[in-house]
Amino acid sequence: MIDAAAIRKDFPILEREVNGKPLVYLDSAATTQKPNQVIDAISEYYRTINANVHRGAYLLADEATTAYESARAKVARFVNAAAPSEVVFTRGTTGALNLVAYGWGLDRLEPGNRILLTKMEHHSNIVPWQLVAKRTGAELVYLDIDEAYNVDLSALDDLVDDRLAIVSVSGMSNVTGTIGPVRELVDAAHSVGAIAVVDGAQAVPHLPTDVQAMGADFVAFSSHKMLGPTGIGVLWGKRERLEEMEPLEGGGEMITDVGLYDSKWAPSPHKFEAGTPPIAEAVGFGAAVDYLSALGMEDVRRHEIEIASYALERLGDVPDLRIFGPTDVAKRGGAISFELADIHAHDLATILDEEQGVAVRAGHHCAKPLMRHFDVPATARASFYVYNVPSDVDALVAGLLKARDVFGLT
Ligand code: C6P
Repeated sequence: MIDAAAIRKDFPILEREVNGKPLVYLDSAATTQKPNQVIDAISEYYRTINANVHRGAYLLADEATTAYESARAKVARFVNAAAPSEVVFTRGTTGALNLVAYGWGLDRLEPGNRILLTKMEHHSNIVPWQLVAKRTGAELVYLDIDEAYNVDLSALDDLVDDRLAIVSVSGMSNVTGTIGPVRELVDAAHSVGAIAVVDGAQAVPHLPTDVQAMGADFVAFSSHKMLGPTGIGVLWGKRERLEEMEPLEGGGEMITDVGLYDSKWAPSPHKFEAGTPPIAEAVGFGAAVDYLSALGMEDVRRHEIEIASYALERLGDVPDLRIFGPTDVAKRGGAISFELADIHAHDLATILDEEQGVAVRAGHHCAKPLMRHFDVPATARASFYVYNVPSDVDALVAGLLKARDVFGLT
C-alpha cells in the first residue's frame, strides 16, 4: 500500500502555508504537485546537459537527444505501447486531441459521417470535433448520462451504423469521477470500422493503463496531471493509424527531405513533432513516470479508492451537500464534485481556502454540457492524488461545516 504520509515528504510545496494554515491541496484533477525527483531532474538537465535534440554532432547534443528519447521510451513502457515510436509528444491532452481531430478527422470525415461523444466530455474532447465537423459536414452525436452518473449505453445500438466514423470518450470524468465505458465504446466503434479515441487526461494518472489491452486507436494524456511538468503530453496512436495520418505542423525535425515545392516526412513520431520540442519537460515527465512506476499504478488506484471512500463517507455527514458522481468507488476516480445548499461554488471555494487552507476548484470544469445536464452553473470539486491523507478530507469537511455557519444554514 502507498504510504501517503511518507510520500508527502517528496513534495516541497506541501510544506507551505496558505492563509496561515497548512496547505491542503485538493485540486489534483486540475494539475498535480511535483515531487523533488521531478523538479531535480529538470534542474539537473538544465545544469548539466541543455542542448537541442536530433541535430548536434557534439556530446551535449547527443546526451540531450538520449534524455529526450529515453523519456519517450519510459512513457511508452508506462502505458504498455508496442513501441516508443507510438508515443507522440504534444503540448498536453488538448494538443493531442486536436492532433487527432485535424490530422486524422479532417482528411477522412465526409458529410453524413458521425462522431460519437458522451455528455460527460471535457471541452477538449468536444470543441476540436465541433471545429472539424463544421469543416467536413460530419455530425456530432452524444450518449447521455444516467441517474447513477454513468454513461447511458442504452442508445448505443441505434447510434452504431455505417455513418459512424469516430468514437471519442473520456476514460474518467474530471467532474463526476465516472470511469468511462471504454471497452464497450472501442468495440462498438470497431464493429463498424470507426476509430476509437480515449481522452486519458484523468484515467492515465489514476488507473493502470495498458493501451494495447484497451484496444483504442488513439489515447491522449497530459504530464502535469501525473506529477510531471506542464507543457507536455502524449498522443499515443497505433502504428498504422499514425502512419496514415498527416502532420498538422510543418517545420524543422519532422522531415527527411525538403525541396522547393514538396517535402518528405520523417517517420512517426517525429513527423508530428515539428520544431524544438519541450526537452526539459520530457525529462521531467520521464522522472514522473519513474516515480509512479516505483509506487505501482495498482497501488495508486488502491490509494485513490481508499481516500475517495473516506471522502464520500465523511461528506455524507455534511447536511445539504449534493454530490454529482457515482457512489460506488469501483466505478469512479477521486474527483468529487458537489454543491452545498444554494451557496455558489466560488463562495464555497473561497471560504475553504481562507478558513482551512483547502484548495478546491470551483466552476464549470470545462464541461459545460455536463453542467447543463445537471442544471447547475458550477460545482465545487475536490480531487485527490497519491499525497493526500485522511486529514485532508477532515479539513475539507470542517471547511464545509464552517461555510454552513457563515451562510447561516442550520
Ligand atoms: N482538466 C480540470 O481541472 P490539458 O489542459 O490539455 O492538460 O487537459 C485537458 C483535459 C482533457 N480532458 C479531461 C478529462 C481533463 O480533465 C482535462 C483537464 C482540468 O479538470 C483543467 S480544465
